Amino acid sequence: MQKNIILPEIADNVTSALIGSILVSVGDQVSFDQSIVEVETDKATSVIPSPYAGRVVEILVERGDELPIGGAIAVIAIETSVGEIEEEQAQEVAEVEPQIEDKPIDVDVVKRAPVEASAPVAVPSSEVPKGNKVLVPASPSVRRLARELGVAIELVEGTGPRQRISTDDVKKYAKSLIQTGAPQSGPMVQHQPLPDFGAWGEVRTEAFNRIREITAQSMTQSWQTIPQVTHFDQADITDFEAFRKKDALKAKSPADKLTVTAVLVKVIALALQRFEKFNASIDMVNKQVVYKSYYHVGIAVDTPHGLLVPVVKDADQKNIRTIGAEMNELALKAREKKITPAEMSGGNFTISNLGGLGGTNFTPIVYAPQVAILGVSRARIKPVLVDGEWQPRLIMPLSLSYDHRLIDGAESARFLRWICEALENPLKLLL
Ligand code: CAO
Repeated sequence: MQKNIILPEIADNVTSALIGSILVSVGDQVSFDQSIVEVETDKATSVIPSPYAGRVVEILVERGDELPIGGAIAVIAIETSVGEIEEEQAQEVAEVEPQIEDKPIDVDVVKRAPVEASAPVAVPSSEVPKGNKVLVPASPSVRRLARELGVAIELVEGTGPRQRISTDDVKKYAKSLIQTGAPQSGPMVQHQPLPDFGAWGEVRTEAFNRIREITAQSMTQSWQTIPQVTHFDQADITDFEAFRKKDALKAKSPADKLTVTAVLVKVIALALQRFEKFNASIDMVNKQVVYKSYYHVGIAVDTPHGLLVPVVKDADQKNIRTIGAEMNELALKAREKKITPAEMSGGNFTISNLGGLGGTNFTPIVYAPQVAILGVSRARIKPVLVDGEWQPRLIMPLSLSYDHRLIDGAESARFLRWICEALENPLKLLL
């Protein structure tokens, strides 16, 4: 039997997507959930998996095509022995196009000349997104349920294949909001209407983009559900900065330079190994703490379209130069809107370094379900009394916001002091 693989609903209000790399060829044998094609929307790049196992009979799109949701991507001759999960999956996808036929349906494809600047990112199959925070994999009925319950589907953790969100996931998330007394995001949050600012002068309105919408929701949720405290300290980075500057002279390209943030990522990963609570999440529903044995560090990146937080995975196992190169690549991808949801998921702790821009101190907001975030402000030369003598030293202000339900004040002071001492005396890291 032949089936069309159609473009499923990708996210709310997304009506079409641009076809990127096509990852299969006619005649290929594909397995259930194998990546078929990359697609790009104005929000992010995603990979569409096959809802069936079978042989590709025809590919109906080309790179650069704009395909409406529900449009056919390819025709597949499916195996009769599709498993239970495949059937379930196929049914979910079929909901997008109820009149799905056994032969190709006509596709309203808008042909576009390939434009390099907006070309979708080539994601090697080894890096195929598994998590999805911006473009969420969920069937229309699941989305409908989330809308009805007033749940922001982007915040729901999917437990299905490729983190697909099921009705149970949505119900569980909604239940947890009720049990923890968290404010429901999305439509159930009661916002007061604004006054008519036009009465006092000229105004201009601009609709939220998706990043702003998600940021607004997650910040509100974090602020309203996490009793957070910010603890301040400062590190004397005179010696570390002298080393960094000297090392920069040897760098073959700007990308090889050690950056402040890359060093911080490494120091944080090692600190998280020693202070396991800071690498944990608090589960109020089941009244337990989830300790993680991996050390993934998120970095707040300022982009023209809003704040994005790519994640350096397993930072404890990487050297600082590798972290720096990876971080530069992730920050570039984030700024060019080429970052994938998988590259932004799984973080245990976040660093927000505003030092390149200025400021003396700030209080970052914990990025739930993480329990702490480090704010870094601009290092400045300050007079410091060393062995009874005033010396000009380079001092970097650090602020640690933490979830006070899990972390006590003394623990935060010890954690941040350890970080300061590691920056002041890197030998400490070897001990
Ligand atoms: N103190 C003093 N100087 C600092 C510094 C600090 N804390 N952090 C960076 N700098 C310096 C760098 O050394 C660099 O100078 P040189 O070229 O002489 O080396 C310059 O400032 C620019 O650095 P950068 O910001 O590009 O540094 P980075 O690579 O370490 O940081 C990144 C990368 C992604 C963290 C940064 O580009 C960025 O986006 N920061 C903003 C994060 C943000 O928006 N946070 C707020 C989130 S909450 O709304």
